[in-house]
Amino acid sequence: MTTANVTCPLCEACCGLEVTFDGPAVKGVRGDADDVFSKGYVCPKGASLGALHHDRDRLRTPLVKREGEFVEVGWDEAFAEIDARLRPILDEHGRDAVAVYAGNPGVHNTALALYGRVFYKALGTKNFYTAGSVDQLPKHLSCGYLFGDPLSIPVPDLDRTGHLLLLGANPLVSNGSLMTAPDTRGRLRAIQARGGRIVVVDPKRTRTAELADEHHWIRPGTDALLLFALVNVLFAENRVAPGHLAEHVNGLGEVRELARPFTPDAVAGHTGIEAAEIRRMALDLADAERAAVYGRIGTTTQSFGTVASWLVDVLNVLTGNLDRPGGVLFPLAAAGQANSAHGKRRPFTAGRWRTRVRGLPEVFGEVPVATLADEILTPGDGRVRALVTVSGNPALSAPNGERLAEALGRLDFQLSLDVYLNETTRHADVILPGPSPLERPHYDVTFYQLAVRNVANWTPAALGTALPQEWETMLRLTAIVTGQPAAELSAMDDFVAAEVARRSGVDSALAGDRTGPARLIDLMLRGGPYDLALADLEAAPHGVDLGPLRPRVPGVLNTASGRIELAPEPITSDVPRLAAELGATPSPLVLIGRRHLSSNNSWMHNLEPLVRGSNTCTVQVHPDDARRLGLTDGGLANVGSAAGKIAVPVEVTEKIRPGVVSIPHGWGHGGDGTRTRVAAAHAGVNTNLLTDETRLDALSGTAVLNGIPVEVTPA
Ligand SMILES: Nc1nc2c(c(=O)[nH]1)N[C@H]1C(S)=C(S)[C@@H](COP(=O)(O)OP(=O)(O)OC[C@H]3O[C@@H](n4cnc5c(=O)[nH]c(N)nc54)[C@H](O)[C@@H]3O)O[C@H]1N2
Ligand SMILES: Nc1nc2c(c(=O)[nH]1)N[C@H]1C(S)=C(S)[C@@H](COP(=O)(O)OP(=O)(O)OC[C@H]3O[C@@H](n4cnc5c(=O)[nH]c(N)nc54)[C@H](O)[C@@H]3O)O[C@H]1N2
Ligand code: SF4
Ligand SMILES: [Mo]
Repeated sequence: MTTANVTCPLCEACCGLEVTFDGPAVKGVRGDADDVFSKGYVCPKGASLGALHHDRDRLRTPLVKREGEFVEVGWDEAFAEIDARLRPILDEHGRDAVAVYAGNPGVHNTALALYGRVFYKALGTKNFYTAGSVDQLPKHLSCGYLFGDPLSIPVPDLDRTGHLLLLGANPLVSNGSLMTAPDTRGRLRAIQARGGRIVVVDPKRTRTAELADEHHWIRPGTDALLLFALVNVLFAENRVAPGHLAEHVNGLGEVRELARPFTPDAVAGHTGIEAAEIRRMALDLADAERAAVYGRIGTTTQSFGTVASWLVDVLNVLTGNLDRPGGVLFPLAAAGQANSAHGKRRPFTAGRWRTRVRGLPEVFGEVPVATLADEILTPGDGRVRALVTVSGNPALSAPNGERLAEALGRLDFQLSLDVYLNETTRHADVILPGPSPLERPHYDVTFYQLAVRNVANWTPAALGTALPQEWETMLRLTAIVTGQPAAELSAMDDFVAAEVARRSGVDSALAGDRTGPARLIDLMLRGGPYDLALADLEAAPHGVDLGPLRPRVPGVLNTASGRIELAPEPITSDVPRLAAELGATPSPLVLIGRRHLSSNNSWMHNLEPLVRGSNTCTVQVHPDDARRLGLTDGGLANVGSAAGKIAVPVEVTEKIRPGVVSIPHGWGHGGDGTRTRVAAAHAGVNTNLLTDETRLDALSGTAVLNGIPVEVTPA
């Protein structure tokens, strides 16, 4: 028996795990009690790393579609096929004819995170889509304008705060997002143990709401109204106290004016939260010595996602909690911290290009996946003819899945880098698999930039593999799209390393004979703020603790003024649309999403330990609604929206607000041509057949996935 310490790459929490092997067989996975950050915590998904590694449906060879059937081929043949099919499209129709969709696991994958960008840059398409536009893009946009960098996202200082206001987040189940914090339950309990208070705003009584000291059952899609009313109260009661931030903030007066119409009385009816409660929430926030306001996916994937994301940080500024211990702070990661790059960067701006069909603006280098089907299906110059998916399953994760699936079927060529033959990759012409998480080295380049404590942990590959590493695959693809398919990989890798060294301000020779991600991480650590090199992390298998978050204002600010722009025009331009909501009549019944502890978006349902037990893909309905609509627990319901209709088992529960129903996303497996046998037996239905690709957060183009008007009838 041998053991290996690995950082779990499955979600943002970055837990340290201890994996036990008998030869190449995984015998057990448990939390690493000595991990400097997670201290032994593990969730059911992390515990399933062995099941994932051994899953017989996980792809281990490239697949090429010949006469409608996938056949296993060697790597050279697969690359030759890609070269033969992709290059003519690039030559004839240009770069924008090839779209990319990059999904969530790629952000958690060191090879894809570091070398994906090399390929995307070489491809140079404006049709670049990611899961961000069904997720956190509004936060990048609001932080981009507030602080000058879309990756300057302040995170709650969980371990020192005394008052935490959470909106649209359920970290006890999701394990935290845009807030890397292993064992959130333990950290939230500790807030209460030191006399602090947790306030949850959610249309559902989630596990997080159950733990909280206070829960407000908000009507979906109205967070921006609630947040503006909190701002309104702070001004009206003279409780605006930016403190140490005062000399670094522009736009306080404008925010005061903008907030005027949004009194607690004006928003109470819409939000479903009484005016007196709203006033008290604002005063509690102002009274707290150290408080943090945090909003997550319930606040971003909704009609006013960007305005809500902006107001979250407006509140943190107005109460003086931004950039102070116990409030919200900007992490400073050991490697690759985007907002501490050497030299002066250009301030953030969005809308540098627009999509062809719907004219939607670019944000953070990408355009909304809600319009990918339009770009494929609408004829004309600049039509998308080929698609590269990288660790993404848009057929299940993007709105109006039916139309997107139809569009995928119309492509001239689809290449997928993926580890399963699933709802998206079944449309591919070539699928290139990658190694399992136990067969590759890992360093979390992205999520340490969002961690509640500065830490660094390097994971060497626990097992060998016959598969190429995905960074090598990315370089092969880079060679193809730059028209030099026979290029030497090591020379390309040297080139990438030289560029990373230049950006890190160090000499690339310092990394010695390392190659691939290990070399890049070594160079990034050497150029980083902590006087570290990869060897230091190799000597510390349980991670290196770099201490609590520290204030970074004004140095972190990258706006043109060098100050926090509290009222940026590109965001405040959406306030009139929000004000118009005050006169609107809310829909009587709306759909929201939810997550389950043993599920991970769409792709871990093929693992027996995670799907055994009761069906979690149900529509949750309040008893009052069930009675009114004639629905019974365990019966089947038809749920219909402007986009489509699905039949789902009913779960009657008092834990959901009346007028709201909830269905989790990521289900709907087992269609023609897929090869996920366990998932097919636990298929569920795709809730994104109900979400509507025309409903977007106006500013960021992020799809509205919460607050969809629906009708529910017994089936
Ligand atoms: N209605 C609704 N829809 C939603 C959401 C919601 O709340 N409600 N949430 C949204 C959010 S937050 C997100 S992030 C998206 C996720 O959307 P996606 O990123 O599109 O989907 P995933 O389900 O994460 O699928 C990931 C894919 O990566 C593959 N994969 C896994 N590991 C690897 C690997 O190591 N290498 C490679 N190459 N591939 C790998 C899997 O097989 C799978 O095909 O879904 C969004 N969709
Ligand atoms: N177990 C598990 N963990 C995951 C994932 C998973 O699929 N499963 N996915 C990962 C990913 S990709 C992400 S992005 C994160 C997301 O992490 P979280 O944002 O914490 O995700 P959820 O658990 O979906 O919590 C969102 C909450 O918003 C509520 N909500 C819905 N609409 C509204 C609204 O209009 N207003 C308010 N205030 N609340 C609303 C929902 O009821 C739900 O409780 O989770 C990550 N972790
Ligand atoms: S919480 Fe996230 S990082 Fe931790 S074990 Fe679970 S999936 Fe892995
Ligand atoms: Mo996500």
